[in-house]
Amino acid sequence: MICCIFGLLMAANAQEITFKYDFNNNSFDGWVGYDADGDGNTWELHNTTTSGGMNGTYGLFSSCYNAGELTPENYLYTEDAYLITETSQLHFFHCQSDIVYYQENFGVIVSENGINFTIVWSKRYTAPHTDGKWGEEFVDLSEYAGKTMYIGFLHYDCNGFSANGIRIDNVELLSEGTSIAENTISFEVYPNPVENSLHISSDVEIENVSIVAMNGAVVYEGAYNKNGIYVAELKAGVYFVNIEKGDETITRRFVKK
Ligand SMILES: [Ca+2]
Ligand SMILES: [Ca+2]
Repeated sequence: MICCIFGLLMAANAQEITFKYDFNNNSFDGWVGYDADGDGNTWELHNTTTSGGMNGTYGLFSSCYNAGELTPENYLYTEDAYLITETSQLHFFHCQSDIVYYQENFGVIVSENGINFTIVWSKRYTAPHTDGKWGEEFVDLSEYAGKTMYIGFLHYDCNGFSANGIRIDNVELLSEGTSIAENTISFEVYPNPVENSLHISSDVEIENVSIVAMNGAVVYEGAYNKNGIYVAELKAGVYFVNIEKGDETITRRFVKK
């Protein structure tokens, strides 16, 4: 019994998604770009195998080369400011666009006023990611807890002599105890992380359930029964469970071991 109570508490305290962008609709909705170096090259949305997002989808791309070497200082940040908590993390994936010219440098930026940005984290590639592999980051934003911040990326301090462009995809702000939408349905998934069978606890009867992978692929869709959803064959990683009740859709995040 102690085990079960603990399990439910863990689920209740899981990180929730404040925002999530996979850019698969080829849209910058919710984001603002700024070409600080003024060369006319800034963040774009690409879906090619070399400069696109994960698994052939659209993703963010900022170039170091365009018919000549560039020295980018390209900003991209959220249109809205978000409340940061002690548990807030920016989660995203990144990859170079060229395996030879790979020496990208980029950072995560935050700002209280949307004008003056601070680099809270940065990365300089010392090796390229191999084919099909992307780097994954969870950047801790707890230093700004209690503040409302614009959040984004800066591609800077690198050039077209040794770099070609940086790709970023599947960007989400995670914060414990906050969620995208106000909703009236209590809904948790457990265990989390899960190995074989994913269960849902809710105070209402659940109709349809879907499970979506980080790349946007729907890996399960159907009715929910009390035996749980068989997830043993899913690849290890982060997934989202959506339940529908009337015209509400509610999302929870879980990790497959
Ligand atoms: Ca994408
Ligand atoms: Ca530029």
